[in-house]
Amino acid sequence: MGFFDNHGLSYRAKKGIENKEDLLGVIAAEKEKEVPKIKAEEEIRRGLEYGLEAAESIGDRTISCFSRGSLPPYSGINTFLKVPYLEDVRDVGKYDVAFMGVPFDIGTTYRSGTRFGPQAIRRISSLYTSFSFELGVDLKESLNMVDIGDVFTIANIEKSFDQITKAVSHVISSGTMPIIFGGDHAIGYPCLRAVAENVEGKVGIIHLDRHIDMGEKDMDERMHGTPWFHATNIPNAPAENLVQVGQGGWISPREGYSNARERKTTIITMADVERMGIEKAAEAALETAWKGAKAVYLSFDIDSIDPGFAPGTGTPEPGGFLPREALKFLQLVAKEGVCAMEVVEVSPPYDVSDKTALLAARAVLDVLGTMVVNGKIGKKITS
Ligand SMILES: [Mn+2]
Repeated sequence: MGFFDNHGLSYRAKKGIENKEDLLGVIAAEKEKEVPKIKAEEEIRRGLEYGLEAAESIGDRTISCFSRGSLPPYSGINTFLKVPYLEDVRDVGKYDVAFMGVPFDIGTTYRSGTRFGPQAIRRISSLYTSFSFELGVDLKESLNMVDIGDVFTIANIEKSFDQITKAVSHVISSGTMPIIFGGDHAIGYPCLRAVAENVEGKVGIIHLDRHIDMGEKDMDERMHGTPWFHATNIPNAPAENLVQVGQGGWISPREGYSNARERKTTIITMADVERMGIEKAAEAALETAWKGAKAVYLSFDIDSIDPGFAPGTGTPEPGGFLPREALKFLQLVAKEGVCAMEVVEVSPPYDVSDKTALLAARAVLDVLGTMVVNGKIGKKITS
């Protein structure tokens, strides 16, 4: 056996890669030419009109004098992914997707700071473009997206819940998909309450979290360890359609687990995910959440990712998902579409180098990109 038997073509053949054309990177590069640039060109035209032409010494004449589009990433007023800010929220129905913040952390039981989550996620999101090489999609070309700002939360949990439900319900009833940036996980209940009142039929829930979040009360209030107890009291959000993924460790109170057991939620622990593999775990999650359901809600707690990668969170629990695993899982469950998504528990005061906020933003991009590729969203765009 010569050197090339192990290292040459036969090695590549063993890996299922016969030639260069089979590489995912080569396939993706080929797809890039199919992605339109209509919206990108519109953005340049708008920049030149509203922001004036650049100084004469600038060779690249697509650059404007005042920054009016998404470039450069470090400039301008941050919305999520630098999409337009919609001041008149009554017009939200014109859009496919609405990004909204819920700056709320009075449901936190230990380390607070998630009221700054929406700001941090929006700010670091400007680092991303709207194009994914691997998915072969440009979100700004495929989706009409808008940032509608934050819900006016106040220093009272129950009254804030009412504000959140009213806000999310307004978006959904307008026919637009809300992407909700928390905020601590207490907001899961009022968000789900809004979803449930707009769906005729059952709602399933896919919940990624190191914790079970199924207690009835904590500190005598409906805190961030309680959303799914109250959500599954809603008649069309039954516990049989709640799948909880990534639990484990030493933090969640016992009561949450006994409630989950009594109500028969499906718990796929981190160890289960490791044993089953990401594909099987995602398949099982989809099966449970979608059983007889009309819509599925996605609740992504950033603490489901290991605190080595996502330290900026209130209740870090070692041993969670690696980022690559979590993103893969999210993409697999997003293939069937979700009606709304929340990303919660990003606490910037505990973050390092913005990396927790960066992961939160990335999770949203991957879910939206997957939904576009699979034809689950994107009807309101006009060119
Ligand atoms: Mn949680």
